[in-house]
Amino acid sequence: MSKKPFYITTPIYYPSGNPHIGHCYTTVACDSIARYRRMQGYDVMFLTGTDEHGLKIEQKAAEAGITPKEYVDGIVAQFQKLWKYMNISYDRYIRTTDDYHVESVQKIFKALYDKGYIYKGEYSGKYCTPCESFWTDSQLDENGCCPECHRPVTFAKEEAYFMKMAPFADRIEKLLTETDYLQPKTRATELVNNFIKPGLEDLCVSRTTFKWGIPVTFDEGHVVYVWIDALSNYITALGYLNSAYNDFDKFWPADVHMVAKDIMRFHAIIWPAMLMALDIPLPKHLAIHGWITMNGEKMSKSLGNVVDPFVLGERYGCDAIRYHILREMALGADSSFSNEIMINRINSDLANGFGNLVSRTVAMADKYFGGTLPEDRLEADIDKDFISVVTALRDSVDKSIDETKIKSALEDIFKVVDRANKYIDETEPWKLGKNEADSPRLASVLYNLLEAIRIVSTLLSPFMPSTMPQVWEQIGASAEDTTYENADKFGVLPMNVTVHKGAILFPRIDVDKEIEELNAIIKKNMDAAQAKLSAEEKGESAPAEPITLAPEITIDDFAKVEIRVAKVTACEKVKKSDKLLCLQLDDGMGGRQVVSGIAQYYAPEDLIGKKIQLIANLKPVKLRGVDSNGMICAADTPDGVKVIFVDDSIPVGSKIR
Ligand code: ME8
Repeated sequence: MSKKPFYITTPIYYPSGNPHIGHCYTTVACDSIARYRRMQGYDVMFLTGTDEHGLKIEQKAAEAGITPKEYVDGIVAQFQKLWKYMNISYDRYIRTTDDYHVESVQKIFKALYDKGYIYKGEYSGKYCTPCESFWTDSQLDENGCCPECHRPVTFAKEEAYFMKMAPFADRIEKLLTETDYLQPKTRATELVNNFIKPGLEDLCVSRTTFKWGIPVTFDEGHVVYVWIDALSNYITALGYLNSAYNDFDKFWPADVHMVAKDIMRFHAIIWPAMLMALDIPLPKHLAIHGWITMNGEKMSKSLGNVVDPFVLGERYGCDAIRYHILREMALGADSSFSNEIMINRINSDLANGFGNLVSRTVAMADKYFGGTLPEDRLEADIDKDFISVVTALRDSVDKSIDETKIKSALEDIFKVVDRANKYIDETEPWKLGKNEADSPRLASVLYNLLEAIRIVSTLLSPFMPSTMPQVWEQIGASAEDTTYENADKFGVLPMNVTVHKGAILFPRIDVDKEIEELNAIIKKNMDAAQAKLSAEEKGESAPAEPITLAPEITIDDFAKVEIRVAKVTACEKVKKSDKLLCLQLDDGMGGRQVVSGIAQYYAPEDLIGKKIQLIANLKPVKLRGVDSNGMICAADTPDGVKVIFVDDSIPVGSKIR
């Protein structure tokens, strides 16, 4: 039977500055839902991308002395690097500068014109010359000046195309008030009262004052308004009016568009109007979330209050960051970001809650049974309630995901984590461990805990995809044990399951020390942002971005790392992985195998015969089931990952210090 399709989208981000935690929220939220749906067996299309046209980009590129395309290429690389780092499993990445998108948007614009929904007119209003922008009276600042640069505006006229909105007003009002398109629904009243009741104004859909946009094919000098261009991405990426893809019939209408409240109006009014005009079915759901704020304001690059996700990920791991932002944000409401809340959340839920549950359970199975549970069991009444709470979890997470309520999904999962920790207190396995006669009861308790961990970790894996495979390794669960189908069943792990003690999943963080260090980093970044701004105001070239170092270590710490020269003798791609290469190395110690995530940057033959730097005393791990004994050194560069090759004159096995 063919799988049911599921289509989810993030907004396409504006590459006018590097991405920040605010962008991460929508992307991580959509990623988690996409992963959950894949786990449930859906055929998922998860789309993200970048919205690359418009006056601002043109201006920024001019300031930097490069072309707009060169400018966006640099920032798009940062977005893609971040998504890789945050483990974002998008299926397609659209750039509005992609040829197929440009072609489709031109056809969409022409179709709207041919159907009589677009007409030529004159745009008049308050115009800010430095910003090259028209503003309505209500958009001007309190002094009647430009809301962006706060300089005086003048009255101006410009020839432009307009889209008729009135024909769609009734249908849009019904869509917002009578269907469950908009989530949360409370937002609908606000939109209807502010925009629809006063009468929907026609929308200006072309510009002539700048060039960096998609040209209108039938009227030279006009470029398509950036929102018509941007919103179309949700269908052009599926192949609507282009031949790059052929997925429109399969995936449209979209199941979920997720966006923040600042762009709700475009998605709740303009996008449905465009689709109605084109006779295309409407998307099923529009999920609106609030902003991540810092000190009461929207986190945004231009305010200089952004939190660098790379810095946080480096310190706590990407799953801890994913968990924190998902757990804090309720659909529809803002969520204030603070380092202190984040660290306390990581400590309480991940280190003390889930991490501790896993490490205690595995340690007890190891201590009392040498890692393998015996088959003799003794059930007790107290188990029944615990098992019923654990097996009911999947249904409640399903319901939250259906409603795009990720925070409540995580709350429910962590209630079960707390319940499992309470079960340990109730059953006191350490007491049972003292008496040989209690062994069957102890085996039951530990088995029930391992089963609870199996179910919790399966349901957590879409939200924290990097850590859960480590949990499965520790509790001795196979891929088969951790499927969605098995996530509401108890008794799936073998009776004589064997656990493997492993690394601490989420180390406890020293709150005071950490906050001090993070504050120092933020101050440094803010100072650099300020210096950049002052330099730009004086017309000087901006200073280079600061490099942020990891916390200081001593020479003794460094001495623990053994770096040796090794030569690549053979290399091949790891099966079923786009990222991994498996290298055979002559390390001067009899040879070894290392798996490295560089397949996107090197072909095996690029490496064979080359000498590299090997971290030789790293604990062995299995990557995609392949043994890896050590790591090869490579640099992250704006052009991707580059292996550090060593001069051929240096003998294999030489120690690097
Ligand atoms: O609006 N908190 O792009 P954009 C939460 N190109 N979410 C945030 C956020 C914050 N502080 N800052 C950004 C655009 N976001 C258009 C979209 S779609 C057809 C075109 C997220 O780069 C949030 O999802 O300004 C918001 O909707 C999106 O980034 C806007 O990103």
